[in-house]
Amino acid sequence: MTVRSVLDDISKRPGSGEVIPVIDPVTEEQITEFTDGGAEAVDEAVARARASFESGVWSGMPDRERAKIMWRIADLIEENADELNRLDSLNTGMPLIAAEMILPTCAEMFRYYAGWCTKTEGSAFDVQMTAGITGAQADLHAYTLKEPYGVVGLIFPWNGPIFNACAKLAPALAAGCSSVVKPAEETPLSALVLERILAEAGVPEGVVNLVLGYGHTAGAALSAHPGVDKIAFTGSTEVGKQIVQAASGNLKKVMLELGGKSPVLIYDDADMDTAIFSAAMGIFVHSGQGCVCGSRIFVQRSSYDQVVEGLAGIANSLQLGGPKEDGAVIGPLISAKQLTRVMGFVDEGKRDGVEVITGGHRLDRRGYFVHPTVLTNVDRGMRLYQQEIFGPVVTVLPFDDDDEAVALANDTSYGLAGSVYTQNISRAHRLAKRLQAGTVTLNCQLVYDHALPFGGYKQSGWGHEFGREGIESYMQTKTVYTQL
Ligand code: TXE
Repeated sequence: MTVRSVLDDISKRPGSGEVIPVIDPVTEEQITEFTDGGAEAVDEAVARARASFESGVWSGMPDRERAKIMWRIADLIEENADELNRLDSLNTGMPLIAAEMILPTCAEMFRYYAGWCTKTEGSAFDVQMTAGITGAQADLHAYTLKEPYGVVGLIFPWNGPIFNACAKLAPALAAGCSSVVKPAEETPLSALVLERILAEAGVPEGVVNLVLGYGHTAGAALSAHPGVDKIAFTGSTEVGKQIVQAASGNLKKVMLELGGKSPVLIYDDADMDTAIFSAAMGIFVHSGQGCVCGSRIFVQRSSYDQVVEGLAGIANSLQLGGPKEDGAVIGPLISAKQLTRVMGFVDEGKRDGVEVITGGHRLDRRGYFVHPTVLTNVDRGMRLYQQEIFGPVVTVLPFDDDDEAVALANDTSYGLAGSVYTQNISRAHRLAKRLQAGTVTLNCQLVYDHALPFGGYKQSGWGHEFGREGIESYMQTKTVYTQL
């Protein structure tokens, strides 16, 4: 499969809804189009997933055999790396080197979860107590079983198309679930290659079913579908709430990985060069389109001017451009919609008296590029301070002591991540405990390992991805009692 053939194939996929253009965010030009599968495609996909699950062709396959197929998927991801990277880079505008850095983790995720196929075990108990309604007394043995949920709907966004797909598929497959996969309408391309890889690796037909379409059509139909047992969703908090409502019809389980407004605390005893560089990259990388991006920086007052100046210096030095432009390290925003949204926050802030240290404008060229932006003189009631912007925009405020730093950091409805820069190790760990966030990074940012759980506090999510929790998210627990 070449990039060209993917662009052709997607336009020929059957569908009954609207024709959806796929836009290159660097040129703003259409590169291909596809037809929304809508509710009809979801119905068919759920039926195929259900039939495959009930047949046991995957859920009943010996664990070691499932694991072997997962390893083959990892190998094939690596073998097809070039094409996957070029597709994600074309579709999102991210530099090729960024795609190349992310892809190995996708293959490794499958290897990691292949290991879990043979290790999801229950526990055994000697029962000490019984209500004795049936006359049974304490001569009982009991054990628990971990079983796959069944049919799961996997819905994810555009900010890392192949990564997002693998992050959900690898644990879902390892758990023995069958799935319906709905990528973001902006970035459907690499999913077609993954679909082919799964078949080639030996995942039986019907176990993974790709549906393309909009969120309000295909995504909504999947979330509400009575034949789906669980939805795993990554995206906006707003849509996360809609999914919870849609899921309530059959009380399907829901896992949510939502937005963030992550705080970064920089103390005056930090290794300042590291802190400033990491904090700058922690928001400007990928044009701020990462859920854990540190979009609110707080600096101990005596270092405030130095940090603001340092952040602005880095912001001005980063070369923006498309994958074909030499030296470009930061790509565009994904879409005209996101450009309007990000600039809406910034323009509103300017009207309300925010000080723009640097940036605050889109680039004077084609493509959805926004200059990395540093804002100060921000009022805590402002929309841009409260809401996730999902662009290369950071606010910087000073603080005086730990209590104030923590109060500022936690003053948000989100709770995805938080970071602290200080060389005082005791303070760092004390603050790690006090931050209301699912992930805390000390003297670093944007670090990740799929062996460790990832999830949001507060309105940043429900449940966990990755690690043991990641596979258990796709499994339910059954308790079995036996009268001896
Ligand atoms: O997200 P959506 P969008 C945040 C970020 C960004 C904002 C909007 O703040 O600015 O969301 O981005 C599908 N039922 N994040 O509009 O709409 C949709 O098709 C079921 C943070 O792209 O949440 C896509 O596949 N599904 C986030 C996915 O949900 C629906 C990453 C995400 O789309 C649906 C992305 C519906 N009613 C955006 N409506 C993060 N946590 O990293 C949409 N979808």
